[in-house]
Amino acid sequence: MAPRPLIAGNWKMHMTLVEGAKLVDALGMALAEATPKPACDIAVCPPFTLLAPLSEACQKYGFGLGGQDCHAEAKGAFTGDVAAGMLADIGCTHVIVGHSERRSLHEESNADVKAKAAAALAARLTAILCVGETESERDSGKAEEIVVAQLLASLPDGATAANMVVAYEPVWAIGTGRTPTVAQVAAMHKAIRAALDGKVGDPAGMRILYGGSVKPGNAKELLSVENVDGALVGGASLVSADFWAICSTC
Ligand code: G2H
Repeated sequence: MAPRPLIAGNWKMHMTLVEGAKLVDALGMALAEATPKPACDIAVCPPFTLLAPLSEACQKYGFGLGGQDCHAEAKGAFTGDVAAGMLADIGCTHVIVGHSERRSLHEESNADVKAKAAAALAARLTAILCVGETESERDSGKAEEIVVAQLLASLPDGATAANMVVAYEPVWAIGTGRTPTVAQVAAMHKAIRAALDGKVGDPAGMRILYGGSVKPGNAKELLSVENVDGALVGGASLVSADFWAICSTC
């Protein structure tokens, strides 16, 4: 049986406290009024400043709450950083690691991402481990090979379907409005699923999300692709009606 989908909103560096609280409440109301309820889990990943204030509302509505990054160490002299255990301490359930914006803008290597994912698991958070190819890597005809290598080099020990989610996000599709074809998504997710075999616990049950310009207009098609077990949504997660419309396709 395919895993229950997860729709996670990555707010990136957006939202004030008032805006974020409004958005979570709007989603909570939509969920309460929906019949039938969407057949998916829902999570939001706000900036660090909003995690603690939104924790209670997310718990009340049954939404997962995720950080957008964590440090690999449990504590120490790391000015500006936040440990995975600190996220868990304020009610987070998830943390994104290895997002392409972290990999490119903060020069995070696969080894860095692996260490952060391991820290997330140690803190009993679900790691949302992001991988994806650049446009030139796609053009090289070796996108699957490249993404699988990135995934295997970023995979922490002890990953299982219960504590990790993979998010495939082609770098060239992030915030650009461009998306891969259904055939490209299907081939990549199939390659990722195959690569997980023997490397993680319950590989068939591990959720593999698609991310990159997911919108209400393309969500149904993308989410119906085999081995696509949800979505990591950026821009469209900032508007409650759009994010809800994506959740409602499940
Ligand atoms: C990819 C995605 C969210 P967007 O970064 O992780 O963002 O949906 O804006 O392309």
